[in-house]
Amino acid sequence: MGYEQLIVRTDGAVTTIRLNNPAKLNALSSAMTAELIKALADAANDPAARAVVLTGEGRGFSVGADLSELEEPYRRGEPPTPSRFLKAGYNQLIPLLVGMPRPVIAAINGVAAGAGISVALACDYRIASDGASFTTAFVKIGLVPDAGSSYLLPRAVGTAKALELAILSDRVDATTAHAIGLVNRVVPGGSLMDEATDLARRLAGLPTAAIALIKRTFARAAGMSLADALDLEADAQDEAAATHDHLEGVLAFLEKRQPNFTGS
Ligand code: T3D
Repeated sequence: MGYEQLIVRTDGAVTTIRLNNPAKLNALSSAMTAELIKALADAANDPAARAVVLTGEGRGFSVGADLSELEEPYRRGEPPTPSRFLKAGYNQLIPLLVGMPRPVIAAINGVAAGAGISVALACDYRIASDGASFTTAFVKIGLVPDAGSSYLLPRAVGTAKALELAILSDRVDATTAHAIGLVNRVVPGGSLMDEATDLARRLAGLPTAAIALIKRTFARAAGMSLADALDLEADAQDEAAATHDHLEGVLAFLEKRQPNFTGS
């Protein structure tokens, strides 16, 4: 499918999705959100796609909701109903990202704001360019964090820091973002995509089915008692042990050779 606000490229087992509305710093219009949902669903259903990189074109990663879409209805005096927009858009997109049965890397090339931060948080790894910056932004327009930020941000940086980021909404640079745990790594802007692609290739060579199970188990265990988490792990281990890659990993170890994981 051709996209209007995304550039999607596949190179071997790595799919790169680039948000592509640089004039608006890749604000998440309804159209871009729908396209992103489609591109991620396609990658999730393609067994050949074993890692995904999500990035932005130009100097922005994404600045969250496209506020220009609100102009007409607000000037007409229409009562706002963001919940409708959220349920049709981000509330589909964020679970899809979190639940992707593939590792997803956010290559944060520039400013991330509002739901743009939420999207980055829903990815499994965040590599930021040294020129990237972050502002939760919601409060600056009298809104609350959405697109999963109320759940994902405290889990990434702790409740106290998350509240500070959400309420004051100061713009933090990449070094600070790394220090507080908002991103995994900071790299020079010029090498961001090389670093992200190298990591994606490495991840694509790992046992993809086990990675999907790790993601699922962590997500579910977060709300469980230890006893329930132990049961969950035991069931997940049965699933993992039934894969080709488990057998291959054990045989490769015993035969003192490198494993050839297929993702199945
Ligand atoms: O009802 C609902 O939709 C609820 C959903 C809410 C989800 C949310 O994400 S709410 C938060 C929405 N995002 C924001 O409020 C961020 C707004 N943007 C900014 O505060 C600043 O742009 C930044 C601090 C992020 C970056 O500043 P700077 O100085 O680097 O760039 P800039 O000059 O402000 O922006 C460059 C262009 O992008 C500019 O367009 P122009 O003037 O060159 O034609 C600007 O209008 C446009 N832009 C930036 N953010 C958005 C946007 N256009 C549409 N929507 C945006 N969010």
